[in-house]
Amino acid sequence: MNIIPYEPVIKKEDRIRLNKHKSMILWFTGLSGSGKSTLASILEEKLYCLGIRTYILDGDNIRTGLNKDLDFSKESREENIRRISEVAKLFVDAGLVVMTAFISPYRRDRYLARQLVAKEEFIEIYVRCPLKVCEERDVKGFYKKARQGMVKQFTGIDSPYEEPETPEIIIETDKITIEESVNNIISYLMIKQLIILKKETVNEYK
Ligand code: ADX
Repeated sequence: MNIIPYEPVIKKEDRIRLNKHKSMILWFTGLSGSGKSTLASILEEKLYCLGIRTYILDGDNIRTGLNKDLDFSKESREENIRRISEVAKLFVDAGLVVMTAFISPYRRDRYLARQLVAKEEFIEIYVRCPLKVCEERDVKGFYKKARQGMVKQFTGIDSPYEEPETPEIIIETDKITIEESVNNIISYLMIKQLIILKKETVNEYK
């Protein structure tokens, strides 16, 4: 390939210094209806209040733009996650905390995403919720349609979901509240010193 990447003057380390926090990928994975987008959204609000620069890449949104050419076949899902992984890597380089909320059903695709960044920059959050509960919630009505055969290759019904084996965080959304879930994630980030609360934001957070 005749390509010579250029070397920018301002680097990730400079942006991290400017932002006063590390950049990373918070990779949410789980069944449709497990609560990935909800969690990412509320977490983002909290991080924003803590002065942390964030961005959410969400399945349903990205599939109307960047990935609108993709369906739900195995190949398309792989390509979906491959593109998202590369975009998320760019966001890490841009100095942000990027949250990805995709079913991302295949272990291999999540592994490949992980390989794109440094070890401490990838935090896999398994949003675990039994299929039965997701199906009862059926927020978008897709499970009903999938059971009726009107939506094909639906994850959990006639398309597989490979559970993470060693995710950094597991959130069981059928057992704890959203508030508790988000606090658990923030606690993890603080314990690992991935985010450090500045004095002026501690009171606000409490
Ligand atoms: S992924 O499997 O490629 O990671 P992604 O997260 O982008 O999926 O999109 C999942 C969302 O698309 C679901 O939350 C649901 O709203 C919608 N959707 C539509 N058809 C399907 C399907 N066959 N399987 C799963 N999700 C579907």
